[in-house]
Amino acid sequence: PYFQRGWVYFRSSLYFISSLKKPWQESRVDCLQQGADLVIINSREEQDFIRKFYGLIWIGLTRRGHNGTWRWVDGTPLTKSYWSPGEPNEFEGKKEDCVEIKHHEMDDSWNDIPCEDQNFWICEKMVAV
Ligand code: 2F8
Ligand code: CA
Repeated sequence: PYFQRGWVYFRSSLYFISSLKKPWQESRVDCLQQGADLVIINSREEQDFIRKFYGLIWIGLTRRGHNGTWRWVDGTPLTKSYWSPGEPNEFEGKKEDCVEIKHHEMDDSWNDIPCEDQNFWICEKMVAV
């Protein structure tokens, strides 16, 4: 592996955990400016690793601009998902098109919420091997 200040290494990727809160799109722009993107969760191991960071955290999953279908920021469709019980639910008819990690203590912890809400975020970049 290799190391970079402010980034955490896990299974061939580096992860950056924000100390600010921003809306989903602005969080994504921060990642892109750092040569990364919002985190894409591909396995139970990665889900467990990510959810253990305390706080409400944006992940790189949205249905905004995709006719209501969930897409990862790299354009791939959602195959494995880790929704909290009852989610996604567009709570009280609100448009909830972006996804946060909500319960760090629960295996399944994703929640759909409005993209304009402010959360922490996690960026991911693959490490060239
Ligand atoms: O109970 C689940 C529900 O909790 C909140 O609404 C009260 C969430 N909304 C926000 O955090 C804005 C819902 O997305 C969530 O489904
Ligand atoms: Ca919800």
